[in-house]
Amino acid sequence: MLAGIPRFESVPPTRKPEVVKHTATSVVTIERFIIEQEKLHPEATGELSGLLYDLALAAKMIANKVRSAGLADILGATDLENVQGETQQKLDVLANEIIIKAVDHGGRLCAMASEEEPGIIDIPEHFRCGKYCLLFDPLDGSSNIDVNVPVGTIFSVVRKITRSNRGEMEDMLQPGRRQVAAGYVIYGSSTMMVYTTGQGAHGFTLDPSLGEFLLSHPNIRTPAVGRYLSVNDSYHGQWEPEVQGLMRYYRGQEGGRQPMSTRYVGSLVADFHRNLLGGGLFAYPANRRNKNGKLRLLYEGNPLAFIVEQAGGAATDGTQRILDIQPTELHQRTPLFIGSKNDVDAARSMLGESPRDASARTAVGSVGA
Ligand code: FDP
Repeated sequence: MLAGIPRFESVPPTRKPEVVKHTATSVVTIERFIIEQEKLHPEATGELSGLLYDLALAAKMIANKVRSAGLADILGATDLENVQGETQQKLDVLANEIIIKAVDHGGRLCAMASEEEPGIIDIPEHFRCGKYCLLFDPLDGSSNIDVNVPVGTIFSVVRKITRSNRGEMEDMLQPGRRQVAAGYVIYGSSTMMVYTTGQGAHGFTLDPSLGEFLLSHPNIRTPAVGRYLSVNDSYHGQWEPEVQGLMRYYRGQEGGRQPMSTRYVGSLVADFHRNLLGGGLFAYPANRRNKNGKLRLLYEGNPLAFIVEQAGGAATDGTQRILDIQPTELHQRTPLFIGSKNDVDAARSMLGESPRDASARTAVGSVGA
């Protein structure tokens, strides 16, 4: 921490959050909900609320493009690659531009970073800079776009900690526990936005007739024990023996756990969302080819970890809580075990101990269902 600069952990609310509810004649728009939440913080300036509206607008614009993807010429790959060497889909590029343009001029941000861009995205000179940094994955799961599988947008907001006007790398590389807001949008059978500002995780469904996100899932709580296991099993032979053992545990083959049912869409937001609501564990472990797994800490791990913890779940890389990892680079990858608390605890218990320690394995039977 820099001398004289306070740590920006999520501030406990001054009073218990009141979740505004729908009645037959009164709907709760995301705008109204954000205002209600803002009132819980007398010190709030409205900048974070403004940023969240802008993101909700970007989500609606992206949803619109995703819906018409088969009709307009926006399906398929570009001839570009992103910083991780992955082919960019046309919708990846479009979603990236939509988000940047929706938020760059509001005076709320000092810098941005996107999974699709190599470095920090500066706020244009002619716009005022604000006190927040936005990190986002514009369209996660994009290899699924062409086959009509749900995709998503994921975002994370941290406060600027340096004294410079524009955001610097140090501002972006903050551990996830310093996030002030995080959320995702799932473009599925309906479009939903789920976000947290540290006062619970709340879900909003886009009403296409009104063009508004309406509160549909207040105070989401995820079950402590999961029903579903989401993992790409084709990497089994490349996992460390401890990870293979953990998967046997989840499947009920060792340790006495009720077997989990496999559900893997291969689109992180879709897998995460199902598990958040129904209970489950998503795992993308390290493997022999990808020593740190595949998923990105700042654009995927941190925001989803913040949300899942707010819903009563947990997230680990196997050795430490995701939100405690100190990032060292923008596009850092991390192994990820995220979801129902008891199932994440099992991963901690089996992976956090010495790999050769046989007692690590016997400890697992006491964790979970
Ligand atoms: P994608 O490459 O399609 O963007 O974050 C990347 C991601 O999808 C996740 O959404 C998904 O969970 C994962 O990769 C799938 O990777 P595998 O194909 O290796 O299972």
